[in-house]
Amino acid sequence: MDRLKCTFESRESTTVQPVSRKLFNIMSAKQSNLCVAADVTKSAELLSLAEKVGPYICLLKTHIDILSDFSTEVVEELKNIAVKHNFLIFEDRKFGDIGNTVATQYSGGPFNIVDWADLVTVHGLPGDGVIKGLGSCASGQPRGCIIVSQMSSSGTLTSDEYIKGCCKMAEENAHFVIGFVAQSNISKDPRFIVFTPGVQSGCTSDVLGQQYVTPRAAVLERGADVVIVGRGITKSDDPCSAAKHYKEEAFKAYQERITS
Ligand code: 6AU
Repeated sequence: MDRLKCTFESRESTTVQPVSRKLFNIMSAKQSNLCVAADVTKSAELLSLAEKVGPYICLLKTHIDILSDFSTEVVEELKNIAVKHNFLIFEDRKFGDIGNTVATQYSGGPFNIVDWADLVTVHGLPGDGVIKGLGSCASGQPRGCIIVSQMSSSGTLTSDEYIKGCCKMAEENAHFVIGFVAQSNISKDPRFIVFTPGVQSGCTSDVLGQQYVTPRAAVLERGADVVIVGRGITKSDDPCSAAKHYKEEAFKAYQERITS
């Protein structure tokens, strides 16, 4: 079974990981493989964006530490919006330390991420202690992580050897790892979901090294399952219509991929 050729629906049964199963289910039900990167700095903006794009997304990605007015209420509200519109919450924390440290960062501090984020990102650099550390905090709640295996930024150090190491780490920790952040088809395994950032139509880069491809190229040429779109939606005059547009483009490309 090749990941690129299977429906999201059929991939649900290839895994017992609870967050992957839920995400495959949402992607099939909503016909959406769009994740919005909600990189905004005010709680009200985050909640308003989540309400606007909620109907079109399978996932909302946060960088919770960029909120200048974080409170526990904002994550409570966000959880309610996620239930209302049937999407999952993904905190892009990029944990990258020893297991003991990431465990305390995940389940403590001001953000208590384990309490509200279905998914988080980790770097593979420390070795799989980072995954085991996070896994030790889940205490029966459905939680998972995504390994940032290949980056979208120019000059990234994510070599082929590094990517292979991340894939091995995922295979050995598949009870907690649901997939990869990547820019290419790094795994054929239908259990694992490939999330691709650096997606925007009509723009190829920003001034700080970000590199973009279109949603169609991400899905058809690079093997993305889920496209992650930030400023292409958040900076648009009408984030609601932009989200609808990206959702339709990305899902159409995925349907073409599985049937071609
Ligand atoms: O569409 P943008 O450029 O406004 O936002 C892209 C989002 C940002 C980045 O932190 C994130 O995607 N990202 C990641 C992730 C998701 O881990 C990895 C990467 O290689 N490139 C990247 O842009 O929130």
